[in-house]
Amino acid sequence: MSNRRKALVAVTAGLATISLGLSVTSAAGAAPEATTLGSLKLVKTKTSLLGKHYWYQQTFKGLPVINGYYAKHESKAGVQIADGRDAVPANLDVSAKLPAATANTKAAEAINAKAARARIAGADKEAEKVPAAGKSTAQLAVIGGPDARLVWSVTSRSNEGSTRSLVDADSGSVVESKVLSDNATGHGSVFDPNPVVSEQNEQLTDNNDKNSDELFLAQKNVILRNLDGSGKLNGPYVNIKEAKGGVAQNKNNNFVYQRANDKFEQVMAYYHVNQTQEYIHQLGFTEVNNESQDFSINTFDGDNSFYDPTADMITMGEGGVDDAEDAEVIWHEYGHAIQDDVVPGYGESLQAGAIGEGFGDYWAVTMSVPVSKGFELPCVMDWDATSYTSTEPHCLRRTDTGKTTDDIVGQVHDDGEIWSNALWDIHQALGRTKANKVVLEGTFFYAPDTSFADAARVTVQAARLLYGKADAQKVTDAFKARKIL
Ligand SMILES: [Ca+2]
Ligand SMILES: [Ca+2]
Ligand SMILES: [Ca+2]
Ligand SMILES: [Ca+2]
Ligand SMILES: [Zn+2]
Repeated sequence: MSNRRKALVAVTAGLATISLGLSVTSAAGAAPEATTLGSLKLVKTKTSLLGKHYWYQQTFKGLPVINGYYAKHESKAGVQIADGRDAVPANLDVSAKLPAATANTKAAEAINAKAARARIAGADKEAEKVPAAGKSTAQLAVIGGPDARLVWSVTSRSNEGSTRSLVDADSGSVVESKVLSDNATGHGSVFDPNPVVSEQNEQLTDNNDKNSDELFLAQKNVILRNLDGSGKLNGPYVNIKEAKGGVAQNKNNNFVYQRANDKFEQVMAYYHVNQTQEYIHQLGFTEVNNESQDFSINTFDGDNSFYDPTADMITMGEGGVDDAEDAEVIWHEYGHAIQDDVVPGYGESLQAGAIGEGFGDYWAVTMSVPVSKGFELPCVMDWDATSYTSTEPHCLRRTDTGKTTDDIVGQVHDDGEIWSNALWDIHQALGRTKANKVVLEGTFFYAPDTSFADAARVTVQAARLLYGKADAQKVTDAFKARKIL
């Protein structure tokens, strides 16, 4: 916007009232046109150490004026005004000739053309990234100043980022298209899911976190998607909040490390949680822990990791094999975060706790399936377990123990094997996609203090409503085999 009057003026407290509907007339020109600064709408009040700050949106006939702002700062220093309003012709017509749907289409065309050009230009150098068009909303707005007009302000959100386009509400021409945020992609190196499985080698050892050729070969270069562009491992699904040795930072989003570097585990957590949340979205769920999950990496020296519901944080321990070197440990803990998000206060009974552990183990196993080439699928945490098991395959727990409710011992991890076995049988009976939709959908109906039987019943119900009687029967059979139903 040109012609913007930006003024920061100190006035005395007595003059704090804001003149509304102030009319001004342009001084030069043969036929002076009446303009107005419209009205102000309070949009935000903030308190700082020195005082209060009132932010107003400039409006014209009830519509926002694009980039038109007005702020009043009240402090011991008195009242300061920041005036960023644009004059609008008083007679500007605010009825749109162009329908909103057409504006959305025009905006999408302009964005996609720009995104395509950016992709070509940015093939291997730093160029502006332009997200492709996504879901859009259109709102009428006014542009002030010399090019004053009525526009549709179209916000378009895709998983690559969001864009705002201003489409002339008369002519349909796209006046401006601006990237509000782009989600960056980065590079990283990970184990997937862990070296024992990817190398199909039960002899690998931690050797106190030392680098080795064998373990280096087990690393795989990956693209890190959905990074927020801050140069940290932060995105819509994962936030590496704290870490031993500090959080990884690279302005080019380059996060390639070897396993002896503590930052390697941060990349593991980012990559594998982003993957799992993208998968959950593919299944159609938009509200299963759909948030930037906080992680604290290598900050606990015991051989344990945990999800803390009070802080909504997953802490990954570094005892033995660093826990975050095994994606199955990450996925297990993320399973707890999922249940706590879907069922507030989840885990209030022993059986609910066992379902929590069993679901975490199951989630680790089902997430491993696409990258495991069938190797020891029901074995949970194959790499982490090399530190504390001597029999092969090395598994912390399994999802195919054959345990039933006759084997209940009152310990959540042990009893969790009854539940995870049922889920694993459902996985084999229905296939991965259907099984995971059924299991996640069922979770929405859990009580915080659910029992095996109650949780099983709502899972069967989910199967019946999603896929019909025959599939529901397979789910029932899986629970019957565990003597849960
Ligand atoms: Ca390590
Ligand atoms: Ca370690
Ligand atoms: Ca460990
Ligand atoms: Ca495994
Ligand atoms: Zn657990």
